[in-house]
Amino acid sequence: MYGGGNIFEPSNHNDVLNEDPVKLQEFEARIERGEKIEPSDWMPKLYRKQLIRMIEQHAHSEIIGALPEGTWITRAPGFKRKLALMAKVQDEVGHAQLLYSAAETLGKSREDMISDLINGKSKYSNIFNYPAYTWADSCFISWLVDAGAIVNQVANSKGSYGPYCRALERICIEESFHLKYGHHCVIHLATGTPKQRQMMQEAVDRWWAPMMHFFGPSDKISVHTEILMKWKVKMASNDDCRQQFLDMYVPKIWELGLTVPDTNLKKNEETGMWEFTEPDWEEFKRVINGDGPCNEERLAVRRMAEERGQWVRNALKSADMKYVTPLA
Ligand code: BYC
Repeated sequence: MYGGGNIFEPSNHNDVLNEDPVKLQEFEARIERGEKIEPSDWMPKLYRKQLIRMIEQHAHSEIIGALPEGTWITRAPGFKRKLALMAKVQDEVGHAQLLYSAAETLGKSREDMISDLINGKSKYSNIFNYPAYTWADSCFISWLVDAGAIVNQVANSKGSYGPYCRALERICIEESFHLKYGHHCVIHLATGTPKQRQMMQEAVDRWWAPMMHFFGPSDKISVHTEILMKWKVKMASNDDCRQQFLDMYVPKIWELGLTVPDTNLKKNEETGMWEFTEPDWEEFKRVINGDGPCNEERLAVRRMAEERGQWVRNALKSADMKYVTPLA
């Protein structure tokens, strides 16, 4: 079954039943052969709708994700860290631009996407609704949130929709620099003074639960995974990505002498799977639906940016195009 029967609202997958069966079969055969679907190709309405939803949410996550780290630019410890963090934050905003462009190829305008974001209609990643109290919080984001994002994006860059895959490929290359920067920052704190180590440990303690939520609800209750995996938009399930993240990063966290705030976390050597305390999906649901510690603040900043940038957009719209010299 596509969706239904859990704490998340199921979306209407009946759309697929109304498609031309021959076209649907050809479309699915192309996906099966590993071909890329391009914007002008025929696609089921549900494929278009799901892609817009997912790419738009991803774009919003990048632009909102720039905020908790962005507030640390002025307070980054030292000139080199300041430069690197500034470049990283600029990259994240650039990722949003790439992703908004990819979503636009499916027929939703950027204005509508931004309007849905600032009016609270669209979702964005849960994790950016938590506060970055200390420099160590910013280091956690740069290393481990980026690491989680890479796990998801590397998988999905091999997916079926051409514009999204090409955007993801470029994003992953930039994210791999962020990961190195973030790891370096965390190593510095974890191997520093007792105060620095404590600050880093407290950041891990604060961010662990939102990090487990970041990969989405477990496969048992995920609404969209089945159809998205069938159509190769998602190339790994939420649980696959969470397991891969734990496998790659928990040993690195332990190596630094840091601990993870889950006494049940351990790798089952027989199954090769990580076991952990079931994340609190009610908290996750509250946060993604607008009731997290920073949701209001994050959207207020985006609203302010939108209002303050309005004159630029007005000026561009009313610019007399005869003054623009065409390229030869
Ligand atoms: N946060 O059926 P499910 C970055 C929603 S930014 C919020 O499993 P799906 C960075 C989901 O939308 C990169 N909402 O959904 C930036 C659905 O609600 P709706 C962030 C979530 O789509 C700056 C409902 O829960 N990465 O790294 O199959 C600085 C049911 O879920 C979340 C991406 O955006 C969540 N975590 O799978 C530093 C990746 N999870 O829409 C770093 C792109 C689930 O029905 N997105 N929901 O109302 C995806 O890969 C997939 O959409 C997800 C969820 C794996 C997130």
